[in-house]
Amino acid sequence: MEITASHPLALPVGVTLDRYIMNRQTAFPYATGELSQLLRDIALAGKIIHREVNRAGLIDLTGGMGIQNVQGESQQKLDMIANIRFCRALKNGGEACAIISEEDEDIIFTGNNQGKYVVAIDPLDGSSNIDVNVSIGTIFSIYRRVTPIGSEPSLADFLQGGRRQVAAGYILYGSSTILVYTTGHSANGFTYDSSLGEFILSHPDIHSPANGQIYSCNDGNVDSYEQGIQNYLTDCRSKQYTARYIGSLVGDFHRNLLKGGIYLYPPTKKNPDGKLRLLYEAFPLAFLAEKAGCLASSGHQSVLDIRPTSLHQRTPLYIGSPVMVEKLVGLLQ
Ligand code: AFP
Repeated sequence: MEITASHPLALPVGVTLDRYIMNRQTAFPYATGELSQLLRDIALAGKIIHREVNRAGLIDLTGGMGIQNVQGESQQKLDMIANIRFCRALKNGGEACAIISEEDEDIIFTGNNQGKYVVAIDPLDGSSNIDVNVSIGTIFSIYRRVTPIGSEPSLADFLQGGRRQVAAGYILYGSSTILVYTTGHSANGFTYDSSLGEFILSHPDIHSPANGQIYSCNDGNVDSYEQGIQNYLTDCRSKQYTARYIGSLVGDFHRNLLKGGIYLYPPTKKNPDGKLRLLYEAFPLAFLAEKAGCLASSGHQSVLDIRPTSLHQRTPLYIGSPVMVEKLVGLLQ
């Protein structure tokens, strides 16, 4: 058989996430291999969630549990499953000594007190989209612990501040599943090839456009936004920008990251401090966004400069193309 240059066999499969992590290990600030293993554990849990999400409608995994999580939001079956899968993967891995999750009120101690890292995670974000086959995601944030290795981890390990993250990223379960992460250098995306069971480097060194024409917010809340934001949105409409909002932060963020745009979740009457959670939504996306050339603001300061004071703290979030974020922030009181 003659293999021409365009034949599928002539094309390389690409760099797998495992190989990429291994190659990059020396670039990590703490290159002992434990952070690499932690990232692999997260990727493994992501593969399992990918499988569960894709067969959710077939094996009765859609719908609610009939209970609420710590945020007072109704908990979906897949929320619970994703939480269990991620916590188990992190506990079994051994590198994480503690976890915080959107689904649990308190710190989850893994029992691995020799572990150097703590992980903040939103196991399944956008869960109201599960039953209707719209994109959902996982968001993760990793810190090197500040408490002594061998001791019991504490709140202080999680309240270090966004700039102390050593790695952060998300997995988007969309038209394809993609894992995007940074260890503080570049932001890279790996698309999941389910036939190989591997994440393959598909979006190396992501650089987001400096400006964009997409704005993403919940239009139903606009009346309770402060005047500066309403003025910004009026300006977007007058320029015939495109409104896109699916109510899944990971999906909305990812689209705007690649295409150029801004995601807004301002304070509202219902959520005067904003709706999104600082430690496992805003911090990781802000960390990643900055590495890809975007900005993330709470309206008054860079998200990464917010001093965290509690595990489930909320923040307003304006994140995306720097020209758009700067313009919006300039209009705020
Ligand atoms: P859920 O995981 O409870 O669905 O929350 C999703 C989310 O935190 C974020 O992903 C969305 O951008 C935002 O809420 C959507 O909120 P609204 O429905 O208030 O617009």
